[in-house]
Amino acid sequence: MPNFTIITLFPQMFDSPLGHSILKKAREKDLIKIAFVDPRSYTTDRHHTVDDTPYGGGQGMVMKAEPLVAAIEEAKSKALRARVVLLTPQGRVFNQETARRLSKEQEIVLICGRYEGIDERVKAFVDEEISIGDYTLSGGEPAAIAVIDAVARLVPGVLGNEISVLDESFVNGLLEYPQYTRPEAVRGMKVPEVLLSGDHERIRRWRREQSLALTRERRPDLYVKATEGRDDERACARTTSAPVYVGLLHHPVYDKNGQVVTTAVTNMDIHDIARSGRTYGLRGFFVVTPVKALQRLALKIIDHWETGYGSRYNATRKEALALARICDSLDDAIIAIERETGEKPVLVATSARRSKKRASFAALRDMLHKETRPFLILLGTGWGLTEAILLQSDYVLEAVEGHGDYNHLSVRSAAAIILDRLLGRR
Ligand code: JD8
Repeated sequence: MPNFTIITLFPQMFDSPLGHSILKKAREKDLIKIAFVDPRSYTTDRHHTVDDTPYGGGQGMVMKAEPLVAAIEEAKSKALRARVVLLTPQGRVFNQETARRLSKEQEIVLICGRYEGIDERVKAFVDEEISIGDYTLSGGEPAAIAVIDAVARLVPGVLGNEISVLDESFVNGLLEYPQYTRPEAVRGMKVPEVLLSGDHERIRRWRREQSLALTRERRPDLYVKATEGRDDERACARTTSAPVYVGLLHHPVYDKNGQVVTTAVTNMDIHDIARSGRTYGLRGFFVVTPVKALQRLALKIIDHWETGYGSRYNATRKEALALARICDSLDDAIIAIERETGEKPVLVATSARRSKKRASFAALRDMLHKETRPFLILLGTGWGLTEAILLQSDYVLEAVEGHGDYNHLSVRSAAAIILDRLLGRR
């Protein structure tokens, strides 16, 4: 539908971009038409001068008004009702909505400046100014190519597969979900299991979640716009794709002499970690202790808030404590998660000691947003998780560090920091 007339001193710059692939085919099928007008042809002096020094001084040259205005008039003479667009860093930033609007125009004239820009008076002949983004180009030509490409894709018939345009990034206001093609493994990296499942509803949901999570993470501006008034979508994307659990181990842990011991369950740890866990969207919080008397104590703490007097006294605390469960051993927590999610959790230990399996907060955060396997983050009480637990774990999370050598965070403080770094809003 749209015919483009490009006003440029360098029409050859367009040969390759407009002469390949989608745009080449679109032109061959006459779905878009492209013409050129060279302002140099509208110069009247012997040297065909198109630029001159700026009034008021300063470096560089400015494109003269008269050849450009004559070129615009020439372009408009071939078509009534042409939309005249100037590519300039001062323009409104181009986006999919602008592309959509332009794709409905009959005639579009694109003015490409060079040098330090154009004589301001040319703007009297311009309908709108567009920039393709906040970076400096040497001229308007690359911007014109971007605009033509984005607009042409929206012209019916230009894309072989009509629906592909509906599925795309920005068309629904979100970033594209991750794509994979054969083979199933590349350098040890597998295709997410869900994409091989053949379960189209599950695949659709997974893609939607990936799109939302990625957009939320990378482009909060787009995310807010795309999910406006859709609390369900926001809630679903607020959590990770992977179900995340925390295990607070009271055994086996070290004491200050490096002996393996069992520590006491504390009221404050259970409360505070449960509330942090609820805040950051944990699926569950396991209090691990083999000591029956301590299990009963933990249960009493949880029950008081879940069903006892406390549940009426403080409903929000009840909501948090509902995450807490008590178990005998790490293995029991693993079995419980496997029962709940259908998969064994990826074990992530936390420790101040060094380890070859170190994962940074950023790397783990990324995994939690990409993976669908459950993750169990292990926190040690006392003087920390034992070597045996680190060996059993898949990753050892980067240590939480302050400045200097004083490092004595309580486990519940460390838990809050870790949860925020892995699951907090960014
Ligand atoms: C037109 C001349 C270069 C502009 C000095 C050297 C668009 N998103 C965009 N970035 N840059 C442009 C653009 C740059 C242009 C011209 C468009 C004409 N230049 C000049 C002023 C500062 N440089 C653009 N659309």
